[in-house]
Amino acid sequence: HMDLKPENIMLDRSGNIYLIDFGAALFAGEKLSGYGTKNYASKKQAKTEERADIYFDIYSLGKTMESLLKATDAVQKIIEKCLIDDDAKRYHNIRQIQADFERILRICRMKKGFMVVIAVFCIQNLWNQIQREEKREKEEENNMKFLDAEFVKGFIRMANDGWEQGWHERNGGNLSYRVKPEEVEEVKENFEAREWNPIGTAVPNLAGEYFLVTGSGKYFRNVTIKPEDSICMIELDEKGENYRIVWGLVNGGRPTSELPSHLMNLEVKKLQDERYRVVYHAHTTNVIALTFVLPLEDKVFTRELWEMATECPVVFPSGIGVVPWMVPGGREIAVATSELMKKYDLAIWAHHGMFAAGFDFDLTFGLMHTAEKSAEILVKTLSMQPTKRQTITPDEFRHLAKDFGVTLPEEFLYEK
Ligand code: 2HA
Ligand code: ZN
Repeated sequence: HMDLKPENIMLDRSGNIYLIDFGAALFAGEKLSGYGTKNYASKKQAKTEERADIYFDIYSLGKTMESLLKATDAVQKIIEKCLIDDDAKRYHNIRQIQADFERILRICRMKKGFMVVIAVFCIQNLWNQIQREEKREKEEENNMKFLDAEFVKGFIRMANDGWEQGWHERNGGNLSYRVKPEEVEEVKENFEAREWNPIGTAVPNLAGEYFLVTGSGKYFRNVTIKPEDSICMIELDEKGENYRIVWGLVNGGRPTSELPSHLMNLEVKKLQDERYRVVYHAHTTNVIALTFVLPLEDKVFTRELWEMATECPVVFPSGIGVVPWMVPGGREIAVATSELMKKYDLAIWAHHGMFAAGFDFDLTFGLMHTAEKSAEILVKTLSMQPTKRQTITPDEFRHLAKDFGVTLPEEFLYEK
């Protein structure tokens, strides 16, 4: 209202009360345009850079009530005036007293009016509070139901496993999961779709699908304690060019900055085998260290990592690709990575980290973990002495491949 005062509360003959003069009224948030009325407006109301809110009205309401309270003292004053010794100062006739009483009556009626205004304010505030509470409860319930789904639990657990490995300093790393149609059905009643945004690339083969992804700038460290703020579920449009958030990131935000890489990798992998669902990017310490000392070649990294842990060739028989250093977060690095994903399940980003793709959370985490563990052994070995005294030979790898029923490409079994 912005100008509450006794003069703006009117009574009709039947005793109905009206709040009048909305000439100065503003919507909350609008810039102040006037000063209100002296003695009723707060000092802040004189500052034109301020924006309107309820506190201006509450202040003026207080001042109005204060003046009305003073008015009840007026009855006492009438009595006192009747009792003054000096005739000259006493009321001169009954009509004068009647006039004073009528004035007080008017003020009393206004007071009643004010009780109504106050009640309306209180009820409105309570109502808003109840609605906010109900909304919060509903959101919490929705979040709980969503977070109860097995695939969501698996996603959260994997993110936390990565954090515990030390691969996700600050907001480093990201994770995505291509959600199965039956899993979408399980949680879709909790969706609240937001606006469409461009992905930054096109993934037509993923059109209309849903993905669970970590949020841009969010910390893996927080995923278990505030998942609804750290991750989100997105839906892609019918062209695979835009996404919209349907759940999560309750405090705002966008999906991972590496969304183009995640989606392009998931598309490549899906076309290879429908069972691929997880893409994981981590800042794996030892693999990163090796990108400063080994040639940035697929065949060198594949062979070196295979040699450092006997199970490596079984876990990633197709090998590991290397993307030279590139600016992260865009389409260019996404194209380079997805190109390697046509051949491998693992891609190293020089001086940055690694990408892994797999059918489920266990396999994908296991893949990242195995490669990084192998890199750690190599870092330790190279730290002890620059050359290996003995290692696994190409023929021994061929033997291993036969027994374990895997095919190891000959290009990686070169003589050194
Ligand atoms: O900060 O890891 O590659 C997230 C990243 C970017
Ligand atoms: Zn990164």
